[in-house]
Amino acid sequence: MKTLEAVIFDLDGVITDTAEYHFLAWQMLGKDLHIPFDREFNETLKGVSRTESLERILALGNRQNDFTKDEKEELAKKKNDHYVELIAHITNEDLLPGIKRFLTELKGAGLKIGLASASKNAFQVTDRLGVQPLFDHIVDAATVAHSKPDPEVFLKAAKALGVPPENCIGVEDAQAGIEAINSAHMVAIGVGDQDVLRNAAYVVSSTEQLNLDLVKTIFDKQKVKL
Ligand code: B16
Ligand code: MG
Repeated sequence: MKTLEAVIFDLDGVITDTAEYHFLAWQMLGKDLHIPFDREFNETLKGVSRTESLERILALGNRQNDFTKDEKEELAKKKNDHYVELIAHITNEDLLPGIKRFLTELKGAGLKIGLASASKNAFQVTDRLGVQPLFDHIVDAATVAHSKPDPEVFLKAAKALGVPPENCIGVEDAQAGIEAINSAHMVAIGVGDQDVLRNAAYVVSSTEQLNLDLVKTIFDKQKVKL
């Protein structure tokens, strides 16, 4: 019998709007490299690791063979330096609407809470947001070998929480993240655009809409389908 025991969150674009800062930081690097890109292309970078994102941007500009491994590392560092500057002033006011209430509600109901972010800055960001103590486990992205859409990061979170994947809900703003949750055999809830996140079991347009009753209902409906 499947029972909802844990909710595993993505960070950027779900807990806080750092997805926008990643976009701005990559755009700055793209400008230096003369590889302009728009928000539509940026959708393909969401949830994807720093190294893989750089490869995708270089491929977009047909420049994937223009740099050595060391030079690529330097470019990725440059993007991260831009990003770290942008997140330096984050406070608890940068939590997305309703997130603090939702996390507290889940905790009050005895559900486990995990974080499955691809970001190596996740500890710093959750610390600045003041929500780190609400998470029972935060996966260290440095220990994850395969980027989303691979399910590894979600499976690691479930394992650390001691919950079978089929008793977990995953919450994501990225196409790659929804694929990762589905491949992990968890129930996927998307935050964003229904057309972009069409493989999710349910999509909310704002984090404000997330609440315990809703996620329980989605989980129970999905349980019947699976
Ligand atoms: P970093 P998430 C992901 O975080 C972002 O969506 C993605 O844009 C970023 O490239 C990736 O983290 C790596 O982040 O450069 O900070 O290690 O959405 O999985 O929480
Ligand atoms: Mg995200």
